[in-house]
Amino acid sequence: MMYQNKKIATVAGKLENRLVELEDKAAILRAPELKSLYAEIPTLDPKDRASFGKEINQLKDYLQKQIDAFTEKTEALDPIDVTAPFDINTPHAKKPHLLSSELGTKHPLTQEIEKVIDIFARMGFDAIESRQIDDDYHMFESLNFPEGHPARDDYDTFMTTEGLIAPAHTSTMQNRILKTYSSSLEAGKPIASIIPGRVFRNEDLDATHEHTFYQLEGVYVSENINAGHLTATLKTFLEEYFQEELEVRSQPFYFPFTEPSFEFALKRKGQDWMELIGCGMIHPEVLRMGGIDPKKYTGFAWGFGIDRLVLLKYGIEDIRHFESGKLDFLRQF
Ligand code: FA5
Repeated sequence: MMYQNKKIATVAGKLENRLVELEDKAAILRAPELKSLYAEIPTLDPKDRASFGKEINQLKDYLQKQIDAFTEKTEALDPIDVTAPFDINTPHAKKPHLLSSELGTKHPLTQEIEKVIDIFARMGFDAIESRQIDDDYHMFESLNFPEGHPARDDYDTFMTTEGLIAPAHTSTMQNRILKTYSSSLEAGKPIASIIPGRVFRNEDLDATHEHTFYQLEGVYVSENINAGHLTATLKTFLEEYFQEELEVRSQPFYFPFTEPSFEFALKRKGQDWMELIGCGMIHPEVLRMGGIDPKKYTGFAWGFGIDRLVLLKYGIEDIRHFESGKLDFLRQF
């Protein structure tokens, strides 16, 4: 648009630039520069007033047309689909800046859990993940801790107001495994399952105790199974995982869901003993609650701390590094 009057041409340039930035486009018609142009008319030489006024009107009409064109364009836009991915709603916007996947790695515990699952798979065990929220029946009842049993206090964990429980061990899955596979047992196939999972405890924290950590449960049931099979299974796994000779110490222990029960501690050269595994022969009552006849079948179960296993393997001095999010630590794996 060309204007004869220099002043009007300058104001027009300014307002056109401002219009681009303005969110409320119609506000341009209330611009003070436009008002002062109108206010100037009575001060002009009467012969110049008509052409000056005409040019201001041309500028106003031009601005109005720009506003109308913009409104039409926005109204014609497709509605925004709030469920669509980012670049569908805003195809011209800059994509979010994502770090290259080469800069990240799997968490060290995830890497080790995969190795552990592989070894047990080669030994004939299927893997099933445990639940991160469970109920009283699976946490206690089905494991032979009736209501009021004093050993419940050894598994001090967190509870929702609805009474659901953040499991303190992966043994919560034993009853589910027994029930699920009792029919294959009848068909002559042993139950052989491992259950990795995250567990939670109200714990005094130190270099070997976390409030949130991983366990790996194992359940094996068939005919004529004894504690020798349990020891052989754990020994085979540990030798394969560490690829070296280890010192293993076992002592009698108490769990309501195994009878007899044991605790295994491990030692590598130059390191301290570390209590790693709780285990034993599955209690007849637990088998019965899982729909399995304890007169016909016997089995063993164990639960070890995956974090502790990995501490031992790499000589890590503090279990709390795993959940710390410290990149210096994580990048070593
Ligand atoms: C149990 O949790 C039993 N459910 C194990 C079991 C399973 C026994 C099946 C019999 C049959 P315990 O509380 O001892 O037992 O824990 C087992 C292992 O989890 C410990 O040996 C240790 O390796 C690990 N662990 C226990 N508490 C912590 C903790 N606070 N931080 C890290 N690891 C832990």
